Amino acid sequence: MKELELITQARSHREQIAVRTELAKHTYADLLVRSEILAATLLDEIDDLAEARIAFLIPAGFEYVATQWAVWRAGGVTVPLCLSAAEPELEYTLSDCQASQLVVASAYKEKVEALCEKLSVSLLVIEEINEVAQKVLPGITPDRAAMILYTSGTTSNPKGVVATHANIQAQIESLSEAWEWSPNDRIPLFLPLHHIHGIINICSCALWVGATIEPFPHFDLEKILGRVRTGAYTVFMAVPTIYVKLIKAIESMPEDERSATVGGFSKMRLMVSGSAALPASIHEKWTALTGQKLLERYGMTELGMALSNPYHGERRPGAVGVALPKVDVRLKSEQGELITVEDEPGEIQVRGPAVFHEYWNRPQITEESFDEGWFRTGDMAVIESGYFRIMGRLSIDIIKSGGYKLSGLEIEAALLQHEAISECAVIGVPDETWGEMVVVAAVLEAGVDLEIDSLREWCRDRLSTYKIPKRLLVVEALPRNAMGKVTKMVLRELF
Ligand code: MCA
Ligand code: AMP
Repeated sequence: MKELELITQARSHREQIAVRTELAKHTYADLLVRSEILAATLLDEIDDLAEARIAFLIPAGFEYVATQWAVWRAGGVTVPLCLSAAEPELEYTLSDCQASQLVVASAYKEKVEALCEKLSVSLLVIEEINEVAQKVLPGITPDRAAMILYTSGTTSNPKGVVATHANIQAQIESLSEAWEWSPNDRIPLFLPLHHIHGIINICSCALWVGATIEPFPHFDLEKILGRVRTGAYTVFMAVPTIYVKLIKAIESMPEDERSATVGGFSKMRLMVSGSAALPASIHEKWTALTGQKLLERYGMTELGMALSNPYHGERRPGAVGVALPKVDVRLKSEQGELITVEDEPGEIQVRGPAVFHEYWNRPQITEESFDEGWFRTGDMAVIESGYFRIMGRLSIDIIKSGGYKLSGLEIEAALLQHEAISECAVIGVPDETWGEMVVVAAVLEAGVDLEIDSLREWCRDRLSTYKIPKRLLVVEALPRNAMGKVTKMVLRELF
């Protein structure tokens, strides 16, 4: 029976600390034991979950990792959910992936109880799972589905991206090699654990090599900086918004605190930025402040990481470097021609073992997303002096805010359910901190008034926090294009 490589690796560093929090230190041996108990519970009477989708709503920490490993060890597919998701979003995801079980931390039990009953999903509360009779766990081949992550984009509903164990292993091995992960590494984990950045780049890479993760339930600036000052970390990974927030925080510190903080950052062996474009000005400011040259890389839920500035060598502000190990990258022009020279823009297309298997239950969209076996990312780039530079996206319906990829169409669909809104267009407006900020332009029903605060309050039950518009622009009438669609170009001019 073949055991997952991740588990075999964990056995070789049993006594190392895998997860460290304020309250406890958990070894790899603890993870192996706990995930075995959880796997046996998930299996109950059966021998293999046979790719059943097991969703979970658990904050970053020991139990999150133990659950992830348990689902994999029992032969299931992990579907980690967004902790701030509103009920309609949870209902959509659980129904779309046809989850059979949902594992939650007790704090989330009340939020999902009725929903689970409605959808006939069995609900397990992690704190209530204790010793169970031992079970022989199934053998898992690498070609089996392992994880579904939901990603927003050019369709109004998010799509489930299915990655196999082989895809995940390729993503991890590529980064471990390129960024020289080692068992001595210690990394804080404050990014959400329903996206690749937190799951693969931080959590899985660290635990693959026997390093230590230090999870935080959310981005707790004070606590994280406190730990940075003690020299707790060797590696740090974040989205550009976080570097903007760190710069503001450091600049407003008294001198002694500032020098201790800068000292903590300057000693790290690697600091990475990604998920959205890092403005060259922030890159340069961070270097001036800490002496660290941020390593910017480019990735996508469907691929893991594809391009990266080098660990050794020039880390160029405004560029995302070259293809990572095990990843083939090409540029294709809008006319469908391969670009073989520098300074000519084209769509980034990617091929290799890390590229996802399919969009869950959407064979046609999966097929349309590939061009002769190369995944079409929808991102435009150009090669300049050997390095790729991202120029933007092909679709105007995608917004990147705080590192999250949001679908303007999905947010519009939710807002159209508001009784005061007759028509609307959601756009991303450039913002220094968030990259882009979600703004809605709306035509209101005749004689009705609407304020942004009450709209935001209304959104709370329907959208995750980061999708809620920050500004409302009430307009008399919206211009349309020939397809009858509101034209966003014209709206932008209203700002
Ligand atoms: C929160 N706020 C916002 C936004 N988010 N305002 C404008 N735009 C936003 N996007 C406001 C809230 O309304 C609130 O305002 C205040 O900020 C604090 O909210 P909170 O949620 O507590 O913010 P935070 O904890 O400081 O979060 C900022 C964050 C978070 C840490 C940058 O957005 C984050 O974790 N982003 C990373 C997402 C990520 O990992 N993406 C990777 C996916 P008020 O106080 O007025 O109520 S991409 C990926 O995985 C690919 C593969 C890749 O390449 O990496
Ligand atoms: P997601 O689908 O959430 O995985 O987000 C992937 C998208 O984030 C990519 O298609 C890019 O548009 C964007 N992205 C990721 N890294 C970078 C980067 N370094 N610079 C610019 N855009 C990026």
